[in-house]
Amino acid sequence: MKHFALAGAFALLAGSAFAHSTLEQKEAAAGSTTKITLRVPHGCNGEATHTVRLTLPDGFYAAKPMPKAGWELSTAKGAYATPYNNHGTEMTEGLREVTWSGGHLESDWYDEFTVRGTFGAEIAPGTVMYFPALQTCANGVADWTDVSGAHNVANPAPKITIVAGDMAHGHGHGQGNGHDHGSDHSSAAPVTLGPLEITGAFSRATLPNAPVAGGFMTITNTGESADRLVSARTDVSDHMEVHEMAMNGDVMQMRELADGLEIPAGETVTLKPGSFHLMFMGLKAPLVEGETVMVTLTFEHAGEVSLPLSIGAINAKTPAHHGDHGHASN
Ligand SMILES: [Cu+2]
Repeated sequence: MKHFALAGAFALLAGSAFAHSTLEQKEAAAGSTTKITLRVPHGCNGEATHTVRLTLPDGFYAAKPMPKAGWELSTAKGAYATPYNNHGTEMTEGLREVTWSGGHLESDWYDEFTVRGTFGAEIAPGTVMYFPALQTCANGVADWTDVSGAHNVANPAPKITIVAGDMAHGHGHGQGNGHDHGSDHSSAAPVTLGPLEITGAFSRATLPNAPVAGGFMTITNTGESADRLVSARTDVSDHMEVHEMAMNGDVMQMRELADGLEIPAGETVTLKPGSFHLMFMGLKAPLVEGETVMVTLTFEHAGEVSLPLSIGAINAKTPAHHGDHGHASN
C-alpha cells in the first residue's frame, strides 16, 4: 500500500475540523424552517459506512427527510415533548428519527444527509440543539451521540445554535462578543416583529482599528400605524446610532437622527449605503467578511428584536445572501 503514508499525512493535516460528523449549518432562527445537513467525513475505523441514523431533537418539528440515491430511507415517528402549532393545527407527534441504509460510503469519501424541519418559535436564543448521529459499518460504528456539550469528548453530537427569530428579545443570546462564526444563511431569512418585516440585513467588513461601521436592512411596515426605529445596540461596539445622509451645503454628510427613523404604515424603508443606516460607534473589533454580527433593534411601538447582520465585503452595497423572496436592499 504505497499510498498509506500519504493518506496518514493528509489525515493529520485535515485535523479536528474533519474528524467528526457535524452539521453544515451553525445557526438557525427560532421559528424558521431550516435545512439540516449532516456531513459525514469518514467511516468507522477505516470501514465503509452502510447506514446513517439521525435523531431529531424536541423542538424540531414537521421534519421531512431528503431521500438519497443508493440509500434506503426509513423513518420513526414519535410524540413531541411540546405540541407544535402548525398554522392552527396542533401536531402532537412527528418524525423523530431518520435512517439512510443500504448505502456504501467508503471511509475516504464524503457525503451529506439532509432533513428539513421547523425550529419552534418558543426556543430561547442561544439554545444548542443536538442531532445525535450514528454511522454503522460492517463491523463497527462511528457514534456521534454525546449531547453533554462538554469539550473534548470523543463523540460529540452534531449541533446547531438557535438565534432570535420572530418576536424574540435580545437578551442572553449567549454569543460572547456578538460575532457568530460559520454559516450566515440564517441572516438572510426575513425577521418579523409584529407588523414589521426586516429583510436583507447586512454590514460590511472593516479594516483593523476602524472605529465605525454601517448596518443596513429593509424594513416593511405591514401595519396600519407608523412605527419608528428609535435605537439599536450590539455587543461589538460601544453604542449604535441611527443615521441619515444629507446635504450640508454641497457636501454629503451623515448625521444622527435624534428622533429615530419613521417607518410609515404600509411602506418600506431601506437602510443602505449612501442613505439611512445604522452606525456602529466605537467598534471593539473588526467586522470580518463571512461572519455575522447580532444587533438588537428597538422600535417605538413594536418593541425589540434581535437579528444577525451578515458581514459582506468592505465595499458591499447589498447583502451577500438573498432571502427566499429574493429581495435585496438596492
Ligand atoms: Cu453614519
